[in-house]
Amino acid sequence: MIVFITGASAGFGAEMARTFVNNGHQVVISGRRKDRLDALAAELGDLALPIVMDVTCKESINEALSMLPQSWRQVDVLINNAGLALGTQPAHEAPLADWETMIATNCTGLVTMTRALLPAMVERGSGLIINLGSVAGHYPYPGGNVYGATKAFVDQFTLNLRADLAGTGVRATNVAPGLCGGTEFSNVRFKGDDAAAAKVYEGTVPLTAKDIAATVFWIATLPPHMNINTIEMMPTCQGFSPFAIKRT
Ligand code: NDP
Ligand code: 8X3
Repeated sequence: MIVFITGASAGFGAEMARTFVNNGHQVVISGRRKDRLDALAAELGDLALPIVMDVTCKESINEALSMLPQSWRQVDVLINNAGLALGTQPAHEAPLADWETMIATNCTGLVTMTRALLPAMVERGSGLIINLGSVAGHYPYPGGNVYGATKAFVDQFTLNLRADLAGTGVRATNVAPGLCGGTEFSNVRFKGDDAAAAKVYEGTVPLTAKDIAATVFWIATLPPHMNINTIEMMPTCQGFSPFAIKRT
């Protein structure tokens, strides 16, 4: 298989790249940080192809795709993994620029990549789009405002892809993890405040990038007649809170 992963320079994406390459598949590893991609490519060898690409920029996406060598062009699996949360402030205090960055990355970037690679999949009658959603798109929490909304978008976009793609042989899946440690997600969310990021996982046994990579690999290697629409996963230590009621 040829697998194209966005956001492979860290976290889930890097671990997915290891998993697919270790199982003999070709993997395009993309992201903005060239040094990280080069280091991962050096680790993984010829089955990994590093491509610098910013999903928030249509020109960058088009340039990256046009640079793919002939033998890497027939992408079987697109993993729209690049994404981020910024901040946990309430809606009336959160910087608008953070909201715009999350929407540009988690929504616009994801649909741009999908629209670019989907027609060839439909033409071939096979292919798989795996989108990284989140439990934040299924349940509200304070400070989750636009991040959660972008992931709800990912959820519904994936289901609507299924509606359009039924009968084409092309599959689509939304993977929605909960608390997952060992990635840069919280360091990015807390804008480099690594102490605040570490606190998120204190006293927990969170999911790991390896857990997500194993799940994604399982989905990608299912027989072609099976489509996982949405898969939600949490660490065993995570659960739900009751509704908050502010009493006077
Ligand atoms: P990381 O921060 O570790 O990795 C994010 C990746 O996205 C990096 O490789 C980063 O690369 C890339 N990225 C960010 N912005 C862009 C951009 N504009 N263009 C291209 N690549 C970009 O996070 P995770 O691995 O934890 O998260 C991966 C995905 O999973 C995200 O979509 C996240 O929302 C989702 N998720 C994470 C959970 C968690 O708890 N960790 C739980 C549920 C969902 P670079 O900076 O080099 O561009
Ligand atoms: C990441 C999970 O709960 O931090 O999408 O929003 S959460």
